[in-house]
Amino acid sequence: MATNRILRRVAVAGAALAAAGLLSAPAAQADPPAGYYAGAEGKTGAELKAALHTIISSGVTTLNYDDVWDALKTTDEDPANAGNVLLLYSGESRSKDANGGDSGDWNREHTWAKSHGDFGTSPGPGTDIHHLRPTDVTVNSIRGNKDFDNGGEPVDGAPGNLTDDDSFEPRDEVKGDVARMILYMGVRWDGGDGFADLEPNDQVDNGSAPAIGKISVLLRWHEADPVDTVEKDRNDAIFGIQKNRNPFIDHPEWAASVYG
Ligand SMILES: [Ca+2]
Ligand SMILES: [Ca+2]
Ligand SMILES: [Ca+2]
Repeated sequence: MATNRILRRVAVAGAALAAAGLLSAPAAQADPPAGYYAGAEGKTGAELKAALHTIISSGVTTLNYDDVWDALKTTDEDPANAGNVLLLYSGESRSKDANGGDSGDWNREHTWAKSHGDFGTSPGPGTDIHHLRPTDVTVNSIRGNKDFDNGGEPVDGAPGNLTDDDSFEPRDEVKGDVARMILYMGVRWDGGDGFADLEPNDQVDNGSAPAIGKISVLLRWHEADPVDTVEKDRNDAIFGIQKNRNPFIDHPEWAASVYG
């Protein structure tokens, strides 16, 4: 009992220090482990891309589509409310339990639309949680399988997002996040394991081709919305589950070298 009381006092003191900005909460698994990117050192362009592909395809734990629900409840947990996840496009905080297919639920958005390369939801690109995000069911269906580009009309239920017939523009706060997920997918999925070689290109209306655009716009979004703590923490959380990392979150400067 005495020990519990002391621990409680330590916790209260810690909370007070944190509130005063004197103590930051320890991250679960901050930054890549030493040597993770050793194979990429000194490389540029296609050589860098190939090295990164090898690194992020090694030792991966491949989830099945059902596992993704639980994974997202961890990777996308609202830092301010452990009972909720944050929705990608709308930015809303919604109960983890409201996952499903009905209006008002959240579901599993494939940021790299799964029809682009027709990879479905079998274990592989369709269950790669680096690009799977909780989104409102209705907003997810409005985004559909559109490519990414600037412009359009406001999206109902997701302020700041725009869409037109052939493209979707996410709100400013997640433009870079979306870009870095796409950049990751192009490096991670290179035609192995029976799946198409996914590559971003510079057009919209890609249909079922294993491509998504527009890379020129995505690279601008990558610059305009730099990596923040929430995105870094998500990368760390994914590393704990799926055992690979998004190199463009750890090393934003590699985007121009690989895709420039
Ligand atoms: Ca458009
Ligand atoms: Ca962001
Ligand atoms: Ca590729």
